[in-house]
Amino acid sequence: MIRPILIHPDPRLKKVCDPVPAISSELGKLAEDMLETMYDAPGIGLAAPQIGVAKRLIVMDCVKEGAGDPRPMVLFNPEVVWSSEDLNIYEEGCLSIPDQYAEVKRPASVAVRWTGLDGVAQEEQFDGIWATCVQHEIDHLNGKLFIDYLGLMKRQMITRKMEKLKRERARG
Ligand code: K2U
Ligand code: ZN
Repeated sequence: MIRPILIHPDPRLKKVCDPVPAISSELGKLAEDMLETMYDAPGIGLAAPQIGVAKRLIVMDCVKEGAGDPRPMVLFNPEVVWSSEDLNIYEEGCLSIPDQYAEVKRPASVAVRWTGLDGVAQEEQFDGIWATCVQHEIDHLNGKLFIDYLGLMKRQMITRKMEKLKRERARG
């Protein structure tokens, strides 16, 4: 089912999430809900803390719509084990910080190790938008948002905009 996505500022988005000890059927259902929520947003990635679950689980599908078969990915306990010297700049957004975009510099390629839904350990190198997305999602598991890479003024301006948005949404 589609879950509500937490909006910054929210303490649950700043938490360092707990590792997933073992893959269970309820974690499989959570991953399914996260993929459904991500596609509905729409987005190309989503981390469990964004729906209020402080566990180290992310989902991704960075295949452009209509550009090929979707590639939904579920990554438990993902960790970057190598990152390139080369950097990429990408104008990032975040489903927890709606309609705010800013340039973020990150390694252009990363190798990531994780456990899949089948409980099998995997390792893959990501490039391009996949590399940006997987780093953005793993940051979420460590309570880090893309605005944390911006200067204080820009970060404060975006935070104030989100506080206003939340007040307006609360008024319904
Ligand atoms: O984690 C999230 O909030 C989903 C992010 C993932 C993402 C952010 C920046 C760059 C790559 C991935 C996005 O909101 S998904 C929406 C999106 C789609 C395409 C390009 C940028 C952002
Ligand atoms: Zn995000």
